[in-house]
Amino acid sequence: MPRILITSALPYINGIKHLGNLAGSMLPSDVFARFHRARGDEVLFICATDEHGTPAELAAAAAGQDVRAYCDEQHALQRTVADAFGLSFDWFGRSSSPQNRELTQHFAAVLEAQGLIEERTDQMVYSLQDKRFLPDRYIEGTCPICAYERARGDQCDNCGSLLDPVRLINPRSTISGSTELEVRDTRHLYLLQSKLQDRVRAFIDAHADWPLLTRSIAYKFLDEGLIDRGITRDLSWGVPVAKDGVARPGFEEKVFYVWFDAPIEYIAATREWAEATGGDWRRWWRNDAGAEDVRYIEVMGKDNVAFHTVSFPVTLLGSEEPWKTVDMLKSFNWLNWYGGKFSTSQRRGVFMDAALELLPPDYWRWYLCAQSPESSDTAFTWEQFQSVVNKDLADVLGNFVNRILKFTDSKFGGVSPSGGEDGPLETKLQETLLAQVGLLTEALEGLELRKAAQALRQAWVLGNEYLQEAAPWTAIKTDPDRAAVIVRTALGLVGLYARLSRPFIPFAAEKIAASVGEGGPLEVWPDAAAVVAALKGPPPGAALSTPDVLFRKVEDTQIAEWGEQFGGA
Ligand code: B3M
Ligand code: ZN
Repeated sequence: MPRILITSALPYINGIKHLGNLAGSMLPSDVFARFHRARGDEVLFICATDEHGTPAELAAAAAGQDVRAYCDEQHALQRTVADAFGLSFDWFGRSSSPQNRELTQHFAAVLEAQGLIEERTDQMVYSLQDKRFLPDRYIEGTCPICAYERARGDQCDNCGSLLDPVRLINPRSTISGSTELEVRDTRHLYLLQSKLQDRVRAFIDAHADWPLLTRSIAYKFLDEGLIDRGITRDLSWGVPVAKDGVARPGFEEKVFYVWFDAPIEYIAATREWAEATGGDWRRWWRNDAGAEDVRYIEVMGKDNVAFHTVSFPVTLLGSEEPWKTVDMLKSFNWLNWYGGKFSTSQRRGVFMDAALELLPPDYWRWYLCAQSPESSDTAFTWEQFQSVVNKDLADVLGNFVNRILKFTDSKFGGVSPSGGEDGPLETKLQETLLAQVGLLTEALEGLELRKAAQALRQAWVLGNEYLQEAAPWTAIKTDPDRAAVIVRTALGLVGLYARLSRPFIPFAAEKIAASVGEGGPLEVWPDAAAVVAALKGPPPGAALSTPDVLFRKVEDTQIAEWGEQFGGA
């Protein structure tokens, strides 16, 4: 049985995530995980909150809370909304776990033993007013490469370059706005990524099947030449810089950089899962324990790609230990909020909790899959959202399901009718549907989310077209056996749609399945034989139930109101 490890980029702890975060990692990884489970693969789907670093400290301070208590609370909130969205993580861990502390310290130790870590005296920016060293992203200034005026200390969002804060021109603190900054000496550990340049390039070269977006980002950094990265920070909230429980001299007040420990949490979260469930984490992560056979898929937004194509591989490969590395790195562009960006810190856009107060999760899930920012950035607008969910969910899928179930109810007393034989229309439907399910399956295997959503939608369309052509409402008057065949076929489609749709819209899929009595097979992805069998429909005499309206249309008045409430352009 194939084993599939899937990790979603770890949502940062500072508050409930927005739809952009959902669209770029958590949702697509969930669709892929659900698909692979349905295929009968052994799946381990891991996510966690990314809890360390200054933003967490500052958010906790702003909330008047101790940072650990703040993280406890925020983790619980994120878990609640993740559940409500149907994100089917096998484990939703925490990077502040003891497991991650231990593993992070372990990696630092082995990397040092491999000669890949050295202590350097660094010049870091200290803010007199804030009384703290300013982490990279709390310094803003002009990008030395492209002259963008609001480049952050760690990265320029305009040209994408990874930066070092002391290279910024005209720097200022984004915490206080103060320009009273001075550069102070401080000791830090550096990971000598430059030494692994060739290894990392070979690693990327070996993955020619990765999406262009992923590869182009990786090669950009490789071509610029890997830089040695400071992996410690002057902070108190994080993994202590210690070995065997003893703080490293001179590093008592420092912790590992959040981007050093966060990817390690993929492994640590698997250990958390193993300890909680009795599972075996080594089978998934250690090549000397069978992980070689695992297919490991990482899913993330493009801003996280550099850390996963360069930094994390350096950690794993540099350790010279037999760690599993990623087989497929699936990255997404940005979902924008109208012309601008969603922003957690500025609360711009729709956040996961607010979204669920407006509409059930499947509306959002469907929209974010169908309009996935896969090959380019995509802008959310209320109008487009309304149009996509109304057309696809209400007019195409919902309408089909309701129409045939109501018809069965009124003409056949709500039971699957007997009589009749398949005719040419059924043969044609079978052919086109088989092709369509093939496309859908292929797209999901290839992690092509938009293509998959399109293929699924097209499969729903086939049902409507079939019904339109076969016209059971006419047949019933002259040829009840013919009407019976059409109804059974259409009911078979309903059950099939439940299965095919489940990775995307799991809640509606359950309801649809229940209406045609499809409890069990819902879990199973249909192969060609199963598609053919499904089209025979429920056995004659099987009782059916008409679900309430599956998808209510989003009204103009609603989007007008939400536009007001959430602000747009
Ligand atoms: N937490 C995403 C972010 O906050 C970051 C992902 C970590 S994945 C190991 O930008
Ligand atoms: Zn720039």
